[in-house]
Amino acid sequence: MSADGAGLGARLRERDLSAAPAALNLLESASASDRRQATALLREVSPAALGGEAAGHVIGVTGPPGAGKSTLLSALLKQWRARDQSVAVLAIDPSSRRSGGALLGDRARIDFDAGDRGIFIRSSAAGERLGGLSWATRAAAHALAAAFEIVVIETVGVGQAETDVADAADTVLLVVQPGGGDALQFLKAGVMEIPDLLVVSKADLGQIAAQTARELSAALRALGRPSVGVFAVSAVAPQQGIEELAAALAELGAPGRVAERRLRARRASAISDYAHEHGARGLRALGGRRAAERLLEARDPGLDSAALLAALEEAAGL
Ligand SMILES: Nc1nc2c(ncn2[C@@H]2O[C@H](COP(=O)(O)OP(=O)(O)OP(=O)(O)O)[C@@H](O)[C@H]2O)c(=O)[nH]1
Ligand SMILES: [Mg+2]
Repeated sequence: MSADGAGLGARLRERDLSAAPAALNLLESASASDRRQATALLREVSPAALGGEAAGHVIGVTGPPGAGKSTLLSALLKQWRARDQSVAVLAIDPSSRRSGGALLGDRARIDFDAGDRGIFIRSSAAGERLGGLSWATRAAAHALAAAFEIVVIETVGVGQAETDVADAADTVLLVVQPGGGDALQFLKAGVMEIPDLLVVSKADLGQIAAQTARELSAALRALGRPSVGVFAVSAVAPQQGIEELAAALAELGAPGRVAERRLRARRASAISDYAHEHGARGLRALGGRRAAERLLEARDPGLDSAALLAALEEAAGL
């Protein structure tokens, strides 16, 4: 028998954190009846049901294998819990694949107090692409944001993972190791457009982290993104830069900024679904992409991307 999707969604909406494990099981299930219940769950945590955006700040933490993402998250978790903020972490585990980076023995797990009810952590296997996000992860992040104050998605990768996580998260934090290698790779992959914050990890290893941070700041200025914060951080004792990073994240989690970003993401996703479905001809029927954007801007901001897609199709007479 399937779990009661609507019931689980309602519990999340009422910020019952103990509903998280069953909600995740349901969203990750492939059976047809579970998929129906998953849809019911998501309806209960939609902006329409919530009367606005889910309050949680969805933070994507990404970067190459071994960059220090999990260790950084362990340190951030302590900061957040010290402020009594509830945190859910969805860690996409690529260990079943050859990621060509950190030795498996060298990877740290996220360190947390298993008895702490304000923390929920779930690891899922990576999908087809390294770092690519599955439907279940996107849906889970969205649903958990109704209940938890902070929702983190940890993914590994260079390239596609960043774009994927940028679609699902309100804020993207990119972690790179000190030294030129990682940073250069990101510049080459053209993903410097994506992060809202950049962290150079392992600052305790010496001046090279500060040097890398300066180089990255210069690269971001050259790209016309001077407002992206760059932090040199040590997540192991003696910790360095963690409080400053947590403060910068809190600023990016301001409800106004998050709502604006989600609204833009839903509209962009509806237009790309529409273009995928109906091609250039479909876009012409609406008077072009810009006209499609204007059409969506005139709609109720609480509509989800499926409803926005339907609005585009209706306007085009499709
Ligand atoms: N010296 C030092 N080592 C660190 C720091 N952060 C992480 N490490 C080490 O770097 C290695 C990789 O750290 P992880 O946190 O597992 O890195 P990750 O990015 O989560 O790795 P994957 O999940 O495998 O991609 C581990 O041996 C950590 O102990 C740091 O601030 N200073
Ligand atoms: Mg990790």
